[in-house]
Amino acid sequence: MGVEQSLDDVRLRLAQARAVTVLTGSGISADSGIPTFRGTDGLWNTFRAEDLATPEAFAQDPHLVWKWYNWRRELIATKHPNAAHEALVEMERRLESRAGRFHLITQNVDGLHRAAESRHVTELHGNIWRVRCTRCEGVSDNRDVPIQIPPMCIQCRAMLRPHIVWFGEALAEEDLRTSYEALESCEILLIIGTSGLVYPAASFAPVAKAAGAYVVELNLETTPSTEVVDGAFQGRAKDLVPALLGQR
Ligand code: BV8
Ligand code: ZN
Repeated sequence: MGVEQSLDDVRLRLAQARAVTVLTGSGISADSGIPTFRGTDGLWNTFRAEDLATPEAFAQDPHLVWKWYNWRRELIATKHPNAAHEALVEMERRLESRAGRFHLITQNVDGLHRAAESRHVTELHGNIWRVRCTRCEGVSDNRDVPIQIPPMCIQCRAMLRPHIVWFGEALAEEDLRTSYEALESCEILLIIGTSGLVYPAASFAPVAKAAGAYVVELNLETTPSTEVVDGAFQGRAKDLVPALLGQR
């Protein structure tokens, strides 16, 4: 990690930056009451990712996988963006007001960045409020809570699946292209609330660093990235992100 930085040093850098990219993980939604994947209250603790978030699991038992997603939809439906999501909307507004560039890449499928009205967002792992037909591949919004299990396609009557990237599935080409473009052209990369274990998102910090970005990690705990970033701050996103705008 670079020379000891204060959060205020980062705030000043941000205030002058012309291009900022942000990568978020489930830690940014923890303060909205949505359990993270691997923390003590982790979602995966009660469910094994291998059992549920894979195409094999869905092929073997679509009802079980849909019951899990329905449980998460019911949980997320009552949650709202927190001060960290809102601070990122304000950061985007400030960059744009000075003709700068801002791009938000999220691993989260909860839709809270869109709900907070972030505009330049790439949902790398999909969105829990969108479904995709297993036959005609049509993608549509579906906010039914609870959702009919299994939901069927109105076009071709085949079963619908969550429009989410499961383990072992490729990410959308367009999302990867947009993400690498944002990582390779930013002055600052902020990494917020991710354990940095899931690829390809886990490789984004070195990609940005190699392209000359100043990389800052905001996370409750240290992660494998903590040693390689330029600045690392431990704390809750709802406190740290607004502080980067001088809002605390
Ligand atoms: C692919 C959808 C190839 C499900 C998700 C071995 C080595 C390297 C790679 C692999 C490997 N074995 C397998 C792989 C590939 C695999 C992978 O990376 N596995 C890992 C586990 C090793 N990756 C894939 O399969 C990807 N696809 O590689 O395709 C390919 C190419 C061509 C053709 C075919 C295939 C697909 C990855 C996407 C998987 N889908 N989600 C669903 O969500 O329903 S990933 C899942 O984990 C979630 O989406 C989540 O977003 C993501 C990352 O988790 P985090 O967001 O980081 O959450 P976590 O709980 O881990 O951490 C939260 C952090 O927040 C913690 O550090 C905590 O301290 C902090 N925190 C908590 N509270 C707060 C806080 N911070 C701040 N404030 C707080 N209040
Ligand atoms: Zn269909």
